[in-house]
Amino acid sequence: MPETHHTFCRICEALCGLEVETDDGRVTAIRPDPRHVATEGFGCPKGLKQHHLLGSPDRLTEPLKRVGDSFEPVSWEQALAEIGAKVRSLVDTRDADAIAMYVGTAAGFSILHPIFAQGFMDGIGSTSMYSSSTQDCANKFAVAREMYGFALTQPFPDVERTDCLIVVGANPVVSKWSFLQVPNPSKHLRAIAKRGGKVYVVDPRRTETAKVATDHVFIRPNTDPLFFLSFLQELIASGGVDRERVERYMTGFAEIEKLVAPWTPERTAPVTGIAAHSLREMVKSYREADGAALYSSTGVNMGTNGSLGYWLQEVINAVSGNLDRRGGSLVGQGIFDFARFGKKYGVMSRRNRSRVGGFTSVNDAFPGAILADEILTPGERQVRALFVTGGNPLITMPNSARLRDAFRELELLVTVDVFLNETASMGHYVLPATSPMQRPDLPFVFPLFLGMQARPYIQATERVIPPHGQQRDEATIYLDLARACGVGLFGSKLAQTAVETARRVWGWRHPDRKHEVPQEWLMSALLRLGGEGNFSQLVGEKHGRLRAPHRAGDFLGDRCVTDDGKVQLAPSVLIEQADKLEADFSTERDAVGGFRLITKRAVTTHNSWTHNYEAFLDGGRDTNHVYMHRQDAARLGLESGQYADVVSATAAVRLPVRLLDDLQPGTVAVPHGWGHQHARGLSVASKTSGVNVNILAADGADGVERVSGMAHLTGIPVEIRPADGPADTTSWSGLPATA
Ligand SMILES: Nc1nc2c(c(=O)[nH]1)N[C@H]1C(S)=C(S)[C@@H](COP(=O)(O)OP(=O)(O)OC[C@H]3O[C@@H](n4cnc5c(=O)[nH]c(N)nc54)[C@H](O)[C@@H]3O)O[C@H]1N2
Ligand SMILES: Nc1nc2c(c(=O)[nH]1)N[C@H]1C(S)=C(S)[C@@H](COP(=O)(O)OP(=O)(O)OC[C@H]3O[C@@H](n4cnc5c(=O)[nH]c(N)nc54)[C@H](O)[C@@H]3O)O[C@H]1N2
Ligand code: SF4
Ligand SMILES: [Mo]
Repeated sequence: MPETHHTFCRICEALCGLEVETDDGRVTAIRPDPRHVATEGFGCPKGLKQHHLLGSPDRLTEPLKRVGDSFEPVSWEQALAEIGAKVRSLVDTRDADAIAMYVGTAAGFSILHPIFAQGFMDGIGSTSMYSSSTQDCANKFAVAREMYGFALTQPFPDVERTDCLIVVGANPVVSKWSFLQVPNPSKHLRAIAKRGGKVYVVDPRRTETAKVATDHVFIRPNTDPLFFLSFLQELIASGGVDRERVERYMTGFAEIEKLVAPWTPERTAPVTGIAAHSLREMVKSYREADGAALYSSTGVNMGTNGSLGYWLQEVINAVSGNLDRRGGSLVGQGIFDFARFGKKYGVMSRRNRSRVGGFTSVNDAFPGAILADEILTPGERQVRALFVTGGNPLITMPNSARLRDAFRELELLVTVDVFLNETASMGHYVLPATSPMQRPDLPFVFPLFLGMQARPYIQATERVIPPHGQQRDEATIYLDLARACGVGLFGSKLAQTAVETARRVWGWRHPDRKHEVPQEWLMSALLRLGGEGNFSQLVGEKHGRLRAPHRAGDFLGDRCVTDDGKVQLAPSVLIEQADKLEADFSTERDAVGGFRLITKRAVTTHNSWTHNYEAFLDGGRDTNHVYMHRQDAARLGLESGQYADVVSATAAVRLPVRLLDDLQPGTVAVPHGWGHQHARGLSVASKTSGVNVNILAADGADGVERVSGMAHLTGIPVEIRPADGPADTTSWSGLPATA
């Protein structure tokens, strides 16, 4: 019977409110919800077509086991029992840390998935956790832990009220914003300009966001920390520091003054490519605005100095008086004080060291870029088994070719996914998960627990369609895996028994869902903790429930959870790390004139997993390209459509050239998330001819940012060579297999 449901999208951070039509357990149409309290009828092609993507015949519907060279369906009982036995034998004969887990982006978009996955790993007693955050944002967590006392204290620009927004290395018009929920970014950015404010975009490409901004400033890739240093130097020199506020709420300013003094705009200009007068004008706009904020994202995070860059940005927002100020940058409030709770109970605050490279964990996770070494290096705690949950590391992590070799050595590789993706294709067991429309949910941790939203609201959704075949939600999968491995969730037999008992009670009331963890009850408990009533009440408010608007002025001196309650402007790990700035400056100066490789996202792609739908590939979108400026192409004798080899210190890939004059000359861009030719379970994507750009990025301890463990995925030095032979579209790199 046809029905209409109200729910919200859980593909990206915009969490758009949706109206969904279903019939006979299938989604038949998706529209944006025009009456949604915050997203107000916004949506994008990926979200509105997700039923085609996720309703594909390729969707996993039963657990699979590798037998010889193929995958065969097995029962849940068999899969769980065999995985459990293998895990127990590895723990007994080796070490709990021999069992690793990689938590991918999709896991973050379900409230219970990461909690249960962590509970499972804690149960086993393993600390070998990895996540996609060392590909996109671990620098922000590492810096916040030092400056604000809690990794998830993440200030964000007050986009609804700011008069000057400076966006560095982010493209919210395409990516829909990160570390902040802003539905309809173009509209919000245009509104700033309309009220007489300024929007600067600092980016090596004149992006879709730059085109709606008031000003675009080109920057040479990987030089953002130098830009921030000069920004801060100029801010201080021009009297833009709110000394009273600094004195009262912050410590370490003297060290900052000393650090930035030599970095005048004139000194950095030849390296960043930002003329001193442009930089001064930007600082002037920032100072004179009635509320201003600097915001940066993956373009800065994925450089070689993501932690230094983000730290300097936060220092600028803080010392200028814009932190915790209306129109400046705000620290949101979720349904409860997560920072205080997290600090008190030590949530995600381990500081253990990795075996390889001695990296300190960030949010309890180690750098993904050392995972191959952790698998390949013999010794105690050597990784022998890997669970991959909602991610596709083989495509998205650095030096994927080496990672592939490492994965071949694993005794057990289990993926929990909606598809048999490239990583799963190498695995031993593939466990079929429900997709967002098939599970009840709350907004994920940033909006719900931290209020990281332009307009605060909460929402709950029932599942819109039931699981098909043997698909199960991840909370249930990890509860049952814990039992199969003979452990309790979070190492607590009591927690395990409590959830299992609740499931039994739930099963009496919902016989059709009796194997499931009572997700709705658990989410009710979370909501009650925050005084927000229960789950079904919130579901009843189908267009979302607005919460109190952000109040600036309640973070500093109150909700900052550092030991002395003050913002730490000069944490010692960052001051020490800053010692390398001079050397890096010289390196960058010497590199001027060479090519740098950057990233580029498209509205119809989402990292590695939205190429399995024909409509998203139409019109020449069935491959990625190397984008270059016409001048650069001409210099190399290349034309649009010709092939070129992109060569880094690690590897080479071969791609067709596309001219893009929005790029700063000297910069080339290659979209990531391609290279599906060997995916076993993606019938559409496996026929595309794109290549995996991440085989160009370095891995290993030397390739990793020291403070946060971030991989280096943008601003990579490369050479471009016109390719003589035709591309081999079946090889991972696009190069003939012998190359
Ligand atoms: N060169 C370069 N590399 C990059 C980036 C870049 O800009 N340039 N960006 C990086 C970024 S920002 C990130 S976050 C990482 C992403 O890294 P990953 O998280 O490893 O990659 P995704 O492609 O997002 O993988 C998501 C997986 O989750 C599955 N999935 C979707 N929905 C569900 C669900 O409901 N449940 C489960 N269990 N699975 C589901 C999908 O099928 C897919 O296999 O990659 C990074 N890599
Ligand atoms: N359509 C779509 N939306 C997505 C995703 C997707 O894959 N596709 N992925 C989602 C995920 S997981 C994330 S984390 C977010 C990421 O969201 P964003 O962080 O906004 O990521 P991008 O859109 O890649 O924007 C990064 C920008 O940095 C620029 N850049 C590259 N190198 C440098 C540099 O060295 N310095 C400076 N200043 N700029 C640089 C690039 O040109 C680009 O414009 O997007 C999310 N939304
Ligand atoms: S922008 Fe698109 S993918 Fe992101 S939440 Fe909205 S509809 Fe979903
Ligand atoms: Mo990401």
